[in-house]
Amino acid sequence: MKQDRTCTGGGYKLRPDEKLDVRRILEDLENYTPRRKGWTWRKKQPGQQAGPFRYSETSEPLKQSIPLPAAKYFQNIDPQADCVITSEIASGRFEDDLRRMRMAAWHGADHIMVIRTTGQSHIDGLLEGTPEGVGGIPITRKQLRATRKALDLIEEEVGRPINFHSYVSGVAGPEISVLFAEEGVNGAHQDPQYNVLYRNVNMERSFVDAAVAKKIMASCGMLQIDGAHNANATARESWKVMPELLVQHAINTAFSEMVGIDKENIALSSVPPTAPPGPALSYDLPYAVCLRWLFSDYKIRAQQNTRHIESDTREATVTHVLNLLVSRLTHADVQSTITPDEGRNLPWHYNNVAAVETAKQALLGMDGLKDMLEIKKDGPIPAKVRELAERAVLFLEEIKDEGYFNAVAKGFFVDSGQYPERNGDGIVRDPNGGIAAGSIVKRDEDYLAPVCEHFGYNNLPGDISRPCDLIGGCTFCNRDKIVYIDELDPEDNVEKRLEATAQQYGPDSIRPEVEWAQDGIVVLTIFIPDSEAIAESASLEIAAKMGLEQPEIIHKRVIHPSEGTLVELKGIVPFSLKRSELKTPEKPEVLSEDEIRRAISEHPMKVVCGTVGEDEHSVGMREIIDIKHGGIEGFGIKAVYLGTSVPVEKMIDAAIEEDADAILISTIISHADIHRKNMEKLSRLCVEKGVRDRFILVGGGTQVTNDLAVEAGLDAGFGRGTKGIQVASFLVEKRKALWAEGKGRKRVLDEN
Ligand code: Z97
Repeated sequence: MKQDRTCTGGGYKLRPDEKLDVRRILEDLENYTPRRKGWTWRKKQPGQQAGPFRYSETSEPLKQSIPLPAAKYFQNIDPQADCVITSEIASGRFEDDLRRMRMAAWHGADHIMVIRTTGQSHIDGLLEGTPEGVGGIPITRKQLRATRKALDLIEEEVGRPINFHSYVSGVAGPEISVLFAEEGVNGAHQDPQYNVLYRNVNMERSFVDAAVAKKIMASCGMLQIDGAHNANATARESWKVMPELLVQHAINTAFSEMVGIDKENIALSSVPPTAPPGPALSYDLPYAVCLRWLFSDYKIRAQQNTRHIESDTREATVTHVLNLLVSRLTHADVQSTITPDEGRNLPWHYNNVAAVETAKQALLGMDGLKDMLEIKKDGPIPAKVRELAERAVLFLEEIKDEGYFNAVAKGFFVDSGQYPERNGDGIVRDPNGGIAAGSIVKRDEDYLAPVCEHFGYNNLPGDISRPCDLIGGCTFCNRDKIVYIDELDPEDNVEKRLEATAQQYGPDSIRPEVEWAQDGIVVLTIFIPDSEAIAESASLEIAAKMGLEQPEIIHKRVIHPSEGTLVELKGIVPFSLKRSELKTPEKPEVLSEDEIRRAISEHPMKVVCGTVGEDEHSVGMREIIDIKHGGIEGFGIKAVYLGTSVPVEKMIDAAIEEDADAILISTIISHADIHRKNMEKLSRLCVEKGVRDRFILVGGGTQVTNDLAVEAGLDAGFGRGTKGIQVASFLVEKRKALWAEGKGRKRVLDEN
């Protein structure tokens, strides 16, 4: 883990060893100004050297981060891929999400998408305060400001800008976009087709609102992402929707550009349409190639396939990785991540991190792929690319003849046929109906909007330099004009929720959590050697007997119809622990493999080992020695193995003869306390022979503990489950300590 500094912001400092304090974020919020507006890309650093490796598709490293688990084999490097990585965060309580965002950022996310609460797009105005959401977060000024403030601190902590994102949809779209611009939201989904098809907002209203919203988004450099992926997620047979995805991208892209968004800030939400057991790449790759070809001027946001995710996190992860392969082969500017638990619950924080790590791992693993492989210029790919483009162009031409509104009215979109085939089951909307129908009125001739960012006709007087001078500044030019409403609901707000949690559990309490802070939820993995039905009942019964409250099965997988079923189950533990009462034993520091190897190569070490007494067991000692399972010889330590049933005297004589640094004895059979007696004997004989200061003495065996060995006069003892690296680390550290005291058997081979 890279940890090197403390971050400041608004007087509050984030420290790696302290939890983010939501109360400090909420303090003086009404005066908080976001540090910047607009989208930020990663700073690419092709040819970057990280540890032993050179990368071609990476960006500037982070200041503080948690690398992939396997990084420990490679000097703990944590290179960052070249594209922005997204994490979708949505617990329902924004205050909990701030901690999730921090965790995701430490693992490499720099695009945080906050999913809106169910139904917010049907609210005809802005929400205020911090009410609790369902399936997402109610987007309000206070919530946005607090989140942006937390992200400002988090981005300083990790050393990379974090893009904050949510959605501009529904009948309050323009108001939401102004709010986003004021509060420093950096990116948003905005696609009028989304409103029409999935929210049944009136068509005219949706496109007029989109024009206004996009103009505002353009004014502050927000990244705009379209909504084509929703067609894939809704389609009955997703692989047939590919021509339509291209059409939806085309409509939103052209509309956005006409309104004034820079190409640089228009991103296509591209989604690989299929998943295994379908031959996914044979569909997804030509689709991706076609999309990149047709839309080469725009940014690609690679949204992962969510259409086929069920409750199996392993399966979801494999589909995700195949999607990442498509991204590496065809390029992505923003790499979205699916949380692998999306199909079974709202994303949990550790699954957010799992998804971000999947993206990081796969992208780094495939670094430089395009320099090694080329997509074939003949064969199925170009043929399919051409076919898809032709279908999409014909689809668009038909819409052009019909007009978009009529095309929707005729059910052209999300039909289960592949264009030009139509099965008559598309989404049908009435151009004169839908939410807010009839709400668009033509602007009067003297219409005047005294604001700086505005779409369409505006009857401004010719002699003013800034439109908002007419009213002493608009909210974009003068933040004092922003009306900050703290809370509207005296019960449903963040203060009350924080208070309730603090009262219920107190600062000293420790409870597990996954959905909300300290919710007490734990997850059990249970294999029942029986049928699915039996396994289900048995698992619930087991959970009840274990005392778990509200047990719920979140995943089942039949391993064999009669031999067994795997069940994952969540439940709540009905107790809290006290942090102050927990005994946390000090963990012995173990040197890294590289540190041990370096110490041994600088000063070679030799040890004499054997099973002592009348004991024929050799496996334990051999596992500590042998390179195969991480034994000490793997670090360069020379081990002279004397075998089993070795007399203790012989161990010492051999050590003197071999000029060894240490003696390692092992006793497995331990009737009549023999392991202790052997250790005492080793120590006593060494003292008698005058060599106690010369050798490091180590005892091992199933009954041995460090305390016991030290009491018996040895330097250390290792019991069951010991790994070679622990012994090697101890030997290196002990030798150093002895040298400092002028003791030990110093070797000087390297000093010549
Ligand atoms: C993604 N998993 O990564 P409402 N506008 C567009 C959208 O796609 C969405 C909304 C608005 C997805 C994100 C689904 N997308 C989740 C173009 C939602 C949200 O507040 O639910 O109406 O709008 O893109």
